[in-house]
Amino acid sequence: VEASIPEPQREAWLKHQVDGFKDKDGFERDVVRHVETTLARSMFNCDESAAYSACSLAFRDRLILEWNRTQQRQTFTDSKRLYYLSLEFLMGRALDNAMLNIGQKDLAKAGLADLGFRIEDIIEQEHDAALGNGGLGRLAACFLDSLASLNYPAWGYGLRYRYGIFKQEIIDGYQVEVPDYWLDFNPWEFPRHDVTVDIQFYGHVNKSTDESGKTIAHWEGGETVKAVAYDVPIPGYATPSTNNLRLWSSKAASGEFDFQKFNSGEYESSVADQQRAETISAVLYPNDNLERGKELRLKQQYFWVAASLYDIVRRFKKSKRAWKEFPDQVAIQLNDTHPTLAIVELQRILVDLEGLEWDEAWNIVVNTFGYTNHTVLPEALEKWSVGLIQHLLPRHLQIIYDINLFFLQTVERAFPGDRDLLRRVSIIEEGQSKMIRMAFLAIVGSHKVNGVAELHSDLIKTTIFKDFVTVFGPDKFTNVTNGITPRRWLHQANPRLSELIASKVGSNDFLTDLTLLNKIELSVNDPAFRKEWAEIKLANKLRLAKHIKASTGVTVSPDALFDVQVKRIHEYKRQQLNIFGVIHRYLTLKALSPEERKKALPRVSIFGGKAAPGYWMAKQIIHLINSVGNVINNDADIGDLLKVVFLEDYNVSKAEIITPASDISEHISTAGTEASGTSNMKFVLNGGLIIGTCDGANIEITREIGEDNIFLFGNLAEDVEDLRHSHTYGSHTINPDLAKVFETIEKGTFGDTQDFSGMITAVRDHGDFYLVSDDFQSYVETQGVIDEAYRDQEGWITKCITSVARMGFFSSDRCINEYAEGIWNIEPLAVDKSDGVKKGE
Ligand code: AZC
Repeated sequence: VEASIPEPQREAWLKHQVDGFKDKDGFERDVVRHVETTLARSMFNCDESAAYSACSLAFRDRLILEWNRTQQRQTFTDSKRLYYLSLEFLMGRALDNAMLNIGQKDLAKAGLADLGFRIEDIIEQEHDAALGNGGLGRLAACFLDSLASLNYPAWGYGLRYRYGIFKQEIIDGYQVEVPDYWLDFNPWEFPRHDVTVDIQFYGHVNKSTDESGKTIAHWEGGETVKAVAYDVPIPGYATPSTNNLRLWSSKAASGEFDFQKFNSGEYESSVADQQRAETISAVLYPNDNLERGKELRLKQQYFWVAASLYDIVRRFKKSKRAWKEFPDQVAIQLNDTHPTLAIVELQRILVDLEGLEWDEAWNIVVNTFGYTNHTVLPEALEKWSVGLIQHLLPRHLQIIYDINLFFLQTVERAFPGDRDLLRRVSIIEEGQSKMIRMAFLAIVGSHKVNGVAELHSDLIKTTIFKDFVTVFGPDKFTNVTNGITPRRWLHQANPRLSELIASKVGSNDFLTDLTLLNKIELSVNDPAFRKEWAEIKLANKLRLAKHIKASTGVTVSPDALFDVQVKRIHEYKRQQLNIFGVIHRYLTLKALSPEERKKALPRVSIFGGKAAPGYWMAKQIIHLINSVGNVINNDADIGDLLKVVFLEDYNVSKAEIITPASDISEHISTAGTEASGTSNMKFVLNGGLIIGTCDGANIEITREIGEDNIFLFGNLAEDVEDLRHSHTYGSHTINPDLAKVFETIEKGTFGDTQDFSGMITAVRDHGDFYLVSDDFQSYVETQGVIDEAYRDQEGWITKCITSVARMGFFSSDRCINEYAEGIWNIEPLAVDKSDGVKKGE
């Protein structure tokens, strides 16, 4: 690194090299300095928000120094890098994570105390970075943590939305969406006003011929928007490696509004261009597992993909290597199909701008990209109309047609005469309006395609991508089961449990090698260990009970079984099955004599999650949950035996409070619909058990922790199709207990019946696509089994400890290592851990 400084200046530079704070004193000095200079405040008006800002800036200073060193190391070793392209990064808060990963939380705690602040209050000041919808975005965030912690040379690329996912308020039982402006003061980003890329849209294509007779395409005209880079440092745990997340923000290409128009009095139109440009990165689309084909969304995709590729190619070109070495230096992973245009853009760069032959370029492209599929739900599979692409990206449309032509020619050669196969695998879907099937384009343009859990990876091979297995053979398709970072989801969210585990493992090493958790199984019968385990769970439940009281006004007993379902609201995730089950429990309790009732096991049903603003049914589900809670929570017959709460605005920070406090969490999707799920892993890792269907990663969790430690129910994926068929063509009878639940709702027990009729008719009259009725009995019975298991507290604790001990597989570190070896072909960089000042805490 030193060698990078020219000899004559080296001494001066080295002499003045800055370093982050080294001790408590240094930390306090940095905080005070930032309060007084960066924030221009003083001791007398330094409130918690200013203290948060100054503390974050002190940590940011350290991160950026490590970031610099990491980038230099990567440049000098010139090793292959991974670029993770994701339209969503659901990061949550950064300060707590940075303090823990750098290993300075204790120091900061003491320093802040000296300055008059409680660290918990300071951490609470931070606004979540909520640039994602749900599982897909949070997975990307866990991956960044693992990539940095494992010292992989890797960058994330995304969009810097001015508004992340909306803030959810519950008003009179209904969801209300409020914009979430989070950028007022964001100490974690570095604007790079010198790193910009001009992005072109619209226009037309001209062709010319060069001396050799080769045709060259020129994309001309249209409009240009400027992409500005904002860098977010990503600290690894217990390592100096600090990676980069680069988020692009859109600006008018001129940078200014039109002064001529302004001077001539056209005030409004003078700023219109500027506003139109800035709209591109203004807001995250709030749909989870749903695509709506909006032009602005396509603009976002191309804007982000083109800026990122320009950056990647610019970096590669500096190395002066031959183009054919590109895939040896660059791996690009497509997080779902959202960045699929990157395949087309790279081909365009290589052919139109760099003059490579089509085949040579295409080889490079395919060897560079990998594609991860996250869903088999048809409504989530992206398709863009040919007309829209033609309008916005005329040259890209031509390239897509050529990619498709050459692909179909190879298929035709291998399967001569199979016209229907050609039709089925074509990237262009023929029909009323022609559509581009983005998943097909991603498959054709990548060297590996992976699903996110075993069942899901099998399903994509046998259903949606079946024909591509025929065409390419099975080796192109692989599985990488999802994982979660134990740093945030155990160490940060549940510090006492993490500490207890460390006392048994002998060190914090399980945070970097999660398989070491298995050592705690030796202590499963140790009374002191079990006692502390139970105390920690109770303390976590108390904390959540306080949060519930503060946010809903409902008092819940921490002695009750906490039953949690928090995730995006979706029919396939079946929150309706849960709430119907709650109503059934309520009816059962009501039917008991007061004497018998006393013997029932108290439960708190906790729900949380956002509904996409345009998803009517999901909003009705939220309304029903709140309406049911309203009745049950105020029913004197029931008291503490059953409480139902809906926690508003579920997000990463709330998950950090909720996850450690659950006894049972629900992962009850219709079999075959949830690709993996990742909160299932988080709950088990925090000593909660789960009720679930044989779906997604539930299956592998069962394999790891053992069937005795999980409550499975319901029909299997292989039976779903027949059941659906029988609903439509056979006689469809509703489970009698569920019918009673429907009667109760329709009687008006929970208020307005009109509102809830859609949820009922979906099951009763419209074919019950999600098999709510088919699984109802099995679900209710299994909830009964859970009640009995929970009464045996000793048996329960044994299950919890055993499960945690066996969760090592689900670290995102394992997952990233699998990608690195099987798909990206990248190696970690050697780092001298004493070189930096970082040590995990
Ligand atoms: C989600 C899947 O629904 C979830 O099962 C999985 O755990 C997660 O991705 C991470 O792989 N998918 C999405 O959020 N969205 C889309 C478009 O698939």
